[in-house]
Amino acid sequence: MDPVRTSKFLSLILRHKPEAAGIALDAEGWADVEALLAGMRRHGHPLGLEELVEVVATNDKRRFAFSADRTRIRAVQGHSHAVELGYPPVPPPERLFHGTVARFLVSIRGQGLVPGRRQHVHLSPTRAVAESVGRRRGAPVVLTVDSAAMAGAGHSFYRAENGVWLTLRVPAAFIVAWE
Ligand code: HQG
Repeated sequence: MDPVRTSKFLSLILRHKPEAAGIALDAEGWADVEALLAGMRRHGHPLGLEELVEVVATNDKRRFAFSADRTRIRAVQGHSHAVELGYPPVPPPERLFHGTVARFLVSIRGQGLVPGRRQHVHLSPTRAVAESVGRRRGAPVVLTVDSAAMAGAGHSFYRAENGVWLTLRVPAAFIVAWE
């Protein structure tokens, strides 16, 4: 088993396209573990339960989580389909960060940060993490978000189990540094 390939396939199924393994997710994004493993086997990606447990435990960004009884699994964030993750709104830290690249800045200045094909805008707790997110696309640009002011203006924030912060959008007025 190649853990990176497995993580990518799991991300595809659990965030975007469960039909790629011939399964369905429930409204909260959960897949039945046995159905997932059977579906992966049928679609040319055989994986044992122990290997799945290992991928969930060692995944670099802790992208997946089991239910308490280990019968279900889901992605903790990053979905493109509508999903009710059930994270309670929590007060954010004063500042959060968003990693992006220069070619998006004109559009971001106009529209603010929008979720695009995902359900939420993803924000990072530190500048360093935001840099690594931006670097996926080129030379990173880190935007500083005045999350305290956003919360004061009524925007809700959620924190995924892996520390990624989620919000529906970030109006440009709350981006206080562009570097
Ligand atoms: C940009 C990874 C133009 C935004 C990471 C980003 C993260 C705009 C891209 C997670 C825009 C969306 C999410 C606007 C935002 N105009 N571009 N108005 N608003 N953008 O991948 O935040 O490895 O959907 O800056 O670590 O890059 O998948 O979001 O560049 O946590 O687990 O549109 O994905 O985690 O890209 O990354 P994405 P993201 P995983």
